[in-house]
Amino acid sequence: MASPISTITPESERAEIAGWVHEVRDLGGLTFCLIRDRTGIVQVTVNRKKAPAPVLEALSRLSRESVVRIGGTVKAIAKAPGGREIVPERFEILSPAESPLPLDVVEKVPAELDTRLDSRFLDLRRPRVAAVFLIRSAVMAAVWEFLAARGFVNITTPKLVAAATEGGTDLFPVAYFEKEAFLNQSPQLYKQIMMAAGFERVFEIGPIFRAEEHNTTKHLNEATSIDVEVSFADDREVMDLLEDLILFVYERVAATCRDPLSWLELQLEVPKKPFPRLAYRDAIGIAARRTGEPLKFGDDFGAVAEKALGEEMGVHYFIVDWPTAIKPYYAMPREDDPELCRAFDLMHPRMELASGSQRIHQHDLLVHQIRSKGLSADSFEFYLRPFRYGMPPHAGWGLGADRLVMTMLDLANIREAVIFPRDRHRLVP
Ligand code: AMO
Repeated sequence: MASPISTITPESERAEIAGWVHEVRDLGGLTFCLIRDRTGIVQVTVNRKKAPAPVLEALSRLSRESVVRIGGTVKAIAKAPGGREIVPERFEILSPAESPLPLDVVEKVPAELDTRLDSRFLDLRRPRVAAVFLIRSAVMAAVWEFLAARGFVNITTPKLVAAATEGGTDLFPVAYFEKEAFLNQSPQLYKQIMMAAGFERVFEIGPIFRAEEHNTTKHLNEATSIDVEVSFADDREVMDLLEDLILFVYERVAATCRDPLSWLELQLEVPKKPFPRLAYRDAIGIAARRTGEPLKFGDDFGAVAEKALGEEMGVHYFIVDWPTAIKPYYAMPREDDPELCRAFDLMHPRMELASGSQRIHQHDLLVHQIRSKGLSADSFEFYLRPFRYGMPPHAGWGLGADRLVMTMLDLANIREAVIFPRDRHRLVP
């Protein structure tokens, strides 16, 4: 087994390494190869007068980004990366790379995002790009740890479904034998059914599919959602939970991802509690004033209004007390003012990160709300049935994992937070 490159010190005597050819430079009788693995870079120096013939033969065929295995002695040398170099006795090409490369791994000026995504495997060899996914992995581990510690049970719900969850327009139809089926837009209905099953606290981290027509920098057609549902909780309690989760994840990343954060040249600022809670009515007022748009009660926030609000707030914040008319049928109307409901959005100054609500748990009210949205209660029968046999009051939210990573790392485009993003024009790789 090869040793990780970062473990080789100027004091090491011998080293066996395996990795990619990062750079090759010829200087007089010396050839300097930089070899890279996921832990670092080491210089391999070949003296063409002294090196064994098989080493010289391998060197003559060497191209950048080929995979090699090298064994030799280690020498301390001040000018080399890490203050050491390897003088090879064995130099084996395990897998040659064709030239020219479709994407330059050491390129100082970054390529266009589309070019990078086309050759994602090469793009990901760059520490700046890999850093995003090392941090994303830490984010997901932190989410899991946070929820598991609070007694949440992880569930997996079907992605092939018979009916729309969030509304009918942005559905992907699927050829499913002789039936009509769709890719699920959200685990919403299933996580609610799990409340009737008595699980009380569930979470799912999984794909959600949205047939968004438009290509924007914050929408994907396949996104990852972190979903929770909690019994005997109201909207305020699950907002507190969401706030605590965001803080925990930021703190974890700040503490455990120093190297990847430094590759991104990022100083991570942990958000502060409590996040301001802005009533929808006030939010509309602020957005109207800042944009000059004639926004009124019942309108949704477009991209311009959302940006203006974010500029005003400057930190993570919640929008609460939404009009019942523009939130999904499952949001609980307020008893004192049924025009408003117990729904909320969590906003980052750049965009929406999550939405959630206290849910309607009364069967008849739910049927009424479904009908009042112009939907047919018949297609929701599997969802409605559990509400007739003991459904506890409950609340929950869905948090966009890709947007969480995008905003945390200040990425310009959501596609940069996803290894293989799916949008209207991209179905490969
Ligand atoms: P919503 O539709 O607001 O709510 O989705 C929840 C969160 O998921 C993310 N998201 C997306 N991210 C990237 N591209 C998309 N096309 C996309 N669509 C959604 C956002 C969003 O805030 N069932 C409710 C949640 C709940 O009430 O529990 C729901 O799906 O960050």
